[in-house]
Formats: sequence, structure tokens, C-alpha cells
Amino acid sequence: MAARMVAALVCMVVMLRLSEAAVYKVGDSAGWTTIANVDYKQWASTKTFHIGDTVLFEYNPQFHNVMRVTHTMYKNCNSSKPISTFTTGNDTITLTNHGHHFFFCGVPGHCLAGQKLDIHVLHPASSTPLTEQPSSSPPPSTTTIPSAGVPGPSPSLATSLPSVVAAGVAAVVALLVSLAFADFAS
Ligand SMILES: *[C@@H]1O[C@H](CO)[C@@H](O)[C@H](O)[C@H]1NC(C)=O
Ligand SMILES: *[C@@H]1O[C@H](CO)[C@@H](O)[C@H](O)[C@H]1NC(C)=O
Ligand SMILES: [Cu+2]
Repeated sequence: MAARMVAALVCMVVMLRLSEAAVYKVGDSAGWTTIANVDYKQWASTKTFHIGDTVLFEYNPQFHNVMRVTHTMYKNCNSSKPISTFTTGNDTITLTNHGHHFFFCGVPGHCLAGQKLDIHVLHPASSTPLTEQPSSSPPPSTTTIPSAGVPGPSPSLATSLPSVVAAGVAAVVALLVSLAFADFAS
């Protein structure tokens, strides 16, 4: 019962989050630029991005652009093969999947000057507890075997069998030994 209530709450939180898709203006009032010395890493670290959120790049398109790139290109400020390029000066990009989204300005020197942005969209982790719900079906009925010696119906029959065999062998050995001593004694 409690588990179902928790699951329902998690669902509600997820739905609330989805309906609250936020718009983040990159660099806030400074926008997407090199002259204001915006620390875009710092800017991103103060936000929690979710799937469905939008980032807005606002800049003068005469001086800047936005390139979406791979991690390798991001690290090296390599603008030779961007995934996509935006040039309007008012570019909104909706984050549709989790993980890292790498951007920089493709104008020579600007990425190296720090005009680069790594947006980490969180994995929708709240969905994982849903898969771990305790099963609502009744526990599998156990048929008790009325045989002595074998301890109940064990799911690990393979591991319990050798010990049963060993016990049997030991019993036989003990019997033979005791018989041998009985022979000597008589
Ligand atoms: C930039 O990336 C391209 C394609 O991925 C590659 O061929 C080139 O060698 C890279 N340049 C540098 C300087 O890393
Ligand atoms: C940027 O685009 C949005 C709509 O996508 C619009 O509301 C806004 O006024 C635009 N801003 C500028 C500076 O053009
Ligand atoms: Cu630039």
C-alpha cells in the first residue's frame, strides 16, 4: 500500500516537472558573448536541466554563432564538423534527451576564450524506483515435501544436492569403518 502511494507521488512529481519545462537564457542578462567574461561553466552549474527545458542563446549574429558539437570537438574547440549550427542571434534549443549537450561559438578564438557551454540534462532517475516496486502478486506457493533429511523445497537444489550426496557417502564410510572395528573386536 505504502509502495503504491510512493509510486503515485513519484508519478505526480515527474508530471509536474514535465509540465514545468523551463527556459534558460544562456549567460542571463549578458547573453552569449565573449566581452562580458561570462563563466558559462559556472552559469550551467547553478541550473538543474531537465528533459523538455529550453536554452536560449541571445547574441549579435554579426559576431557570434552557436554550434552544437561532440564532446571531443568541445574539448578541442574543433569547429570543423558541428552537429548543427545556429546563426539567428535568438536561438532556442529544446533539450530532448538526457546526458551532456555541448555547444560553443564557432567564430575563431571564441571557444578558446571561454564561449563554450556544457549542459548536463539529468537522467529521469525518478523512473527507476517504479521498476523496483515490490510485486503485488502473492508469493509463490510452496509445496512442502514430507521427506526427512532434505531441508524443505530449496530453490538451489543444485547446490544442496552435493552436500546430501556427501552426507550419504560419509554415513556409508562410517558404517563400513564401524563394521571393520566390530570384526576386529570379535
Ligand atoms: C577536428 O575534427 C575533424 C573531424 O572530426 C578532424 O578530422 C580534425 O583532425 C580535427 N582537428 C583538430 C585540430 O583536432
Ligand atoms: C527571441 O525569440 C522569442 C521567440 O522564440 C521572442 O519571443 C523574442 O522576442 C525574441 N527576442 C529577440 C531579441 O528577438
Ligand atoms: Cu562568439
